[in-house]
Amino acid sequence: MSDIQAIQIRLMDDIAAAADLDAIETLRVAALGKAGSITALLKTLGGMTPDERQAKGPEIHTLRETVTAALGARKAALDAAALDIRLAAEAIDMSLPADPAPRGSVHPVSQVMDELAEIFADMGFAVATGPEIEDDWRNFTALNIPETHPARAMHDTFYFPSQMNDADGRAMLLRTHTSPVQIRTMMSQEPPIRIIAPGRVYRSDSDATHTPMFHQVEGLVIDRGIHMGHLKWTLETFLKAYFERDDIVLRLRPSYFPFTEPSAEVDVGYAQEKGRRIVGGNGDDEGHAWMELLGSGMVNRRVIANCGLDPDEWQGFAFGVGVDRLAMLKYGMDDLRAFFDGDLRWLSHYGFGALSVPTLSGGISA
Ligand code: 2NL
Repeated sequence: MSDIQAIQIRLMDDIAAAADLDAIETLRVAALGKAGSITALLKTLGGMTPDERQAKGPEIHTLRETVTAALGARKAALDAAALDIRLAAEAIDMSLPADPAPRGSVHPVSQVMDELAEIFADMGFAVATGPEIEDDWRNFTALNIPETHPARAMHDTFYFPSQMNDADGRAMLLRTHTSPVQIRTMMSQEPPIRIIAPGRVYRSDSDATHTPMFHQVEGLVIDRGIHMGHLKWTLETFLKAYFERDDIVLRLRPSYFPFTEPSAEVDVGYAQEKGRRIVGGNGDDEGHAWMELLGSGMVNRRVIANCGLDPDEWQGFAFGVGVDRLAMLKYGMDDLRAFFDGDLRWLSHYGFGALSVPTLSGGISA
């Protein structure tokens, strides 16, 4: 074996054993660098006789080309292996489910208010709103509630201190019903009027079935020739759409409110099923009973006059109902206080998706 063959065998073994790019570079410098072993061999060609050069020259050049090629091939293999390792480490598993994005829900009270707006819009009612801080004239006096009425007593109404009376000396309070919204509407708009007024109301009352803040919706129609037939049809149509049943039976009982005359308490027939009240059916039928649901009546002519309208020309009906109770009856909650605790478990159980917008065509609660 010649010297050159021995050098080639050793270099090829070293290249095959090179574990990384640094080792390849060290071998390249040792063989082909300025002071490299193959470079030294090439330098010996100059001092040879023409015959010697003829004999050794091709061997040395072949050695240089073989080693250069082997270094390049080994470097490419190590590069490829390093890339494989990096790709494996940086791989994204596309089959993993995405992190769940936290999503809120629509509170049942908001959902029911949207349902009510949709149902009444179909009957030509607009939604009216107003301030929660009111004066005692709009909350009581205009509604024919005398100074001596129990609803005015301190234990029912949250009053602000008398230093906060308005410019006309009226006492300020948290509205106890949304009626002042209807008073504002009657005083600022020409009849005919068809509105519902949903919103927060406040009474100094707190137990299992009463919270100091709750939600009410009132309805008001003012037009010529309005009578109790319009009232009953409107409530029947509303409740059939809301409870999504045709067998809603109403019972109107004579009652008293200062702001309506005559006044009627509206009961709805229901059945008790698995400890739950299911609205529907005649309350006098087997397995059924009546439940008081709404207050209503023909707007007292003194209220119409208080708002600057002529009660001989304009008549109307009005009603009021608790939104929280409507929600409980339809969606099956049994504790009113949980409505306002803000417990995320309750909210995600009873809440609605932001896109489940109530429409009459799609089923009101779908
Ligand atoms: C109930 C009863 C009712 C009204 C509210 C009303 C409003 C005006 C004029 C006349 Cl501006 N009436 N609202 C009428 C009857 C009953 O609510 O039980 N509420 C919880």
